[in-house]
Amino acid sequence: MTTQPPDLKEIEKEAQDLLGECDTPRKLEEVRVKLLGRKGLITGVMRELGRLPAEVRPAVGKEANLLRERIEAALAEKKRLTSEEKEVSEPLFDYTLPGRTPWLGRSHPITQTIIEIEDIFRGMGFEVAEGPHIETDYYNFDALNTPEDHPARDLSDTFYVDKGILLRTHTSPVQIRVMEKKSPPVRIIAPGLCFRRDTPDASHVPNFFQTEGLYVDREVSVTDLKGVITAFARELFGPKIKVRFRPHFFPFTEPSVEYDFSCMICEGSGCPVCKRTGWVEISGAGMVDPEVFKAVGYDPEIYTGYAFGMGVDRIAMIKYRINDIRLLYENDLRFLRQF
Ligand code: 2NM
Repeated sequence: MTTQPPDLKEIEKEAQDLLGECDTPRKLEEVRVKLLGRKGLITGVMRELGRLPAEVRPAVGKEANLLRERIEAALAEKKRLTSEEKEVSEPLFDYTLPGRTPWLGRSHPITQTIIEIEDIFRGMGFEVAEGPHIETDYYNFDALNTPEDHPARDLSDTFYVDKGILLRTHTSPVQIRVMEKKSPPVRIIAPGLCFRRDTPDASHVPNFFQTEGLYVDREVSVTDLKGVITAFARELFGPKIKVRFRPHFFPFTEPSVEYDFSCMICEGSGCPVCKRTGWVEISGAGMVDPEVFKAVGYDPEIYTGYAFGMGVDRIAMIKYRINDIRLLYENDLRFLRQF
């Protein structure tokens, strides 16, 4: 039985059509099987060769071999063009290399703490107020009923820029400035940087952060003060925290207290942070002195108010378990990246 010689032109065209369609390594492999696989088009042609009449066999065989070579070359070229093969032929990209981690910035732990404090007080109806770091001695001391001979005013405790000009030692001047501008009710907190001439040690730096709060209205009482401080403590450190108030003296409040939070590190049993007392001093508070109201033009017969301070650094140190305040001001990224 003799066979018609295969139409190699027709087969080549079919092969080219098939190749033209493949654009992925996967399709390419399918086409390769269709052409060169065991049951493939070209393989079929080669198999048929044996059945051809002897006179045409060498010529057709030669053409068929050339066709196969062309198709193999075309497949190889296609393979190079589809992605995987392309990457192998170009400089190798090693997917196992560690990636280049982008430098993600973040807020400083003090900033994070201030944001948290602000959120809690905003939730209780307070607004956030700010003021200048460089103040006059009027706003920093006089308006706050602090006498001329008070030790805090001493050159050894306060940074003076010029005569009567200083770096604020607390954020109380912000409260004075707000009261000068607005009539009660006033409900604000004033977070920000303060400056005192302290020699640095584990618990002191010459610049530190404070947040002060002020609420002035008719019939504001000590109970309101205690309630707000306690609600704040619970919001910040959880419902188990205890707050205690101890009598104290400030020129700008009467009566005045210092207040402590139960130590959240040892939960009251005693550790180095609370110096084994179970309590951590946060700051002071009190009912705004009538003299302060007079200085800003509020009538102390009509209005009462409470004010409080808190050390932001100290709260951040408890929150993040930092045992040396200086760490917060060294800007060492190895330290800061932990928070
Ligand atoms: C404190 C403690 C007690 C305070 C008083 C005032 C103002 F302006 F209303 F008089 N602002 N902040 C105050 C009172 C601050 O920090 C330890």
